[in-house]
Amino acid sequence: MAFPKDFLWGGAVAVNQVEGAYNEDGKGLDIRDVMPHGIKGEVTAEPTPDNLSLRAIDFYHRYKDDVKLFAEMGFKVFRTSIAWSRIFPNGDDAEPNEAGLNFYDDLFDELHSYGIEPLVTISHYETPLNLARKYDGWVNHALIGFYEKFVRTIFARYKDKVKLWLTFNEINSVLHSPFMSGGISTPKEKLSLQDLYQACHHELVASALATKITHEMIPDAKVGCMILAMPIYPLTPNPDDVIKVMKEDHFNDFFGDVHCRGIYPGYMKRYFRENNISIKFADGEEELLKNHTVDFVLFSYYMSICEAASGGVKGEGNLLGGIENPHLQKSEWGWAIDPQGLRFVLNKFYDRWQKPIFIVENGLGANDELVDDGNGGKTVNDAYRINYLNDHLVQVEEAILDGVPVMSYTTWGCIDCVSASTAEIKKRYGFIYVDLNSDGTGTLNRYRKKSFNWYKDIISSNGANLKK
Ligand code: BGP
Repeated sequence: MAFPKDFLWGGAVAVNQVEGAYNEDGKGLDIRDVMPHGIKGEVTAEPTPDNLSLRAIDFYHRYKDDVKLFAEMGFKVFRTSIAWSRIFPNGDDAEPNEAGLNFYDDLFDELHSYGIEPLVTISHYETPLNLARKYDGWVNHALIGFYEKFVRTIFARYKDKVKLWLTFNEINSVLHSPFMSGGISTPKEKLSLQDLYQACHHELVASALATKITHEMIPDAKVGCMILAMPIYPLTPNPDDVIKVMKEDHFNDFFGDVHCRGIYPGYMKRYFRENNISIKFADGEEELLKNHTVDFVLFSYYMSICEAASGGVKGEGNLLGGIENPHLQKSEWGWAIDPQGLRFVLNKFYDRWQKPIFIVENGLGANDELVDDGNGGKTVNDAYRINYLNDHLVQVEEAILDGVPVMSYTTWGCIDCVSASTAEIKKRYGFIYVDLNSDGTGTLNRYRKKSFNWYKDIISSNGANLKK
């Protein structure tokens, strides 16, 4: 059997997509609270009632029941984030909010009571709104200091409870969604390349700093960088298309290259030179990047895309889109379904960085229908989700056989949650159905889908029951 015996099976969420309770117990506003329609919609001045994230699935009050369901599936690991604005409501506060710190103490205790290891994203698209409005988010060097304070606070508090950390969710997505990913309030069309790449630099420095602090404050913990992985294939064998793919890949790979090698790669220096971008390094930042590379690489994987020098038909995509691949089927949201792309990216990342790898997001967003289960209860017959996950896990197994040290697999949105890109609830990923409707109505009751028992079986057989 390919999966190692201590393989970390589990699921993933980000708290802004599940918690709700957006203004309870001293939490400040974060950027999600003013994005009622996701990345393509407007940013509102204040939270508005049509914003599903404000209540989300009420994980804040129901986490004990949800963790119990995760345990029933046999989760070994649960990936979550910590809402920065629960700990520092404005991001630049002098003192942390004790009620916010208590909440995560309780959540981590609950997970440990079932033997589930927390894997924590320090920043997952939940920059405090004040940092976005007052400082323009990560464009401003001051964010490094606020992030450092947040990191030191949560490390001091949770050092005995959390041993797996990741610094920024999908750090490369700031190039595509500067507000959601980087809290950058300047509209994308007005944001200069200089400011955009300076913001990337600030996040990279903050990430290296968090790595340094992890190793100093929690020597038995490990920390990694997290990349939005989307393999790009040349649309044709024309060398022009291959070179186009190489160049597009650079915009994503550079984040992993800096995190794993500690230096800006030559291709990026060339891009900066040719576009009059001059990254300002503050004193000590070069050494910080060099000396504090990550322990492992984590990534999300949903789909692949194509590129061609002469362009082509653009498809939908997970923040980054590309040219449609004529060989692949698509999800209801137009995302290409490509299990082999997962094997491809696992091999590529390991060949390139030689670090252990965690797959921290993968899954199918679909419309689910709640039906009678024949025993007086309700369920969802989500054979489509089972097939999707099975086929991707078969490719994970292939990559392990290829020699890639894959440590973990956490499906995205293991319980239905509010979508990041579109802020809707009807795009569901979970093993657990949540009774919440697009207009915000619903009991919020939880129901096990068919995939719930399927995943339980895959975990308990350590992958042996996958269908090849
Ligand atoms: C990733 C994000 C997640 C998540 C997922 C699915 O980019 O890290 O937060 O939501 O994509 O995307 P969506 O919710 O838009 O379907």
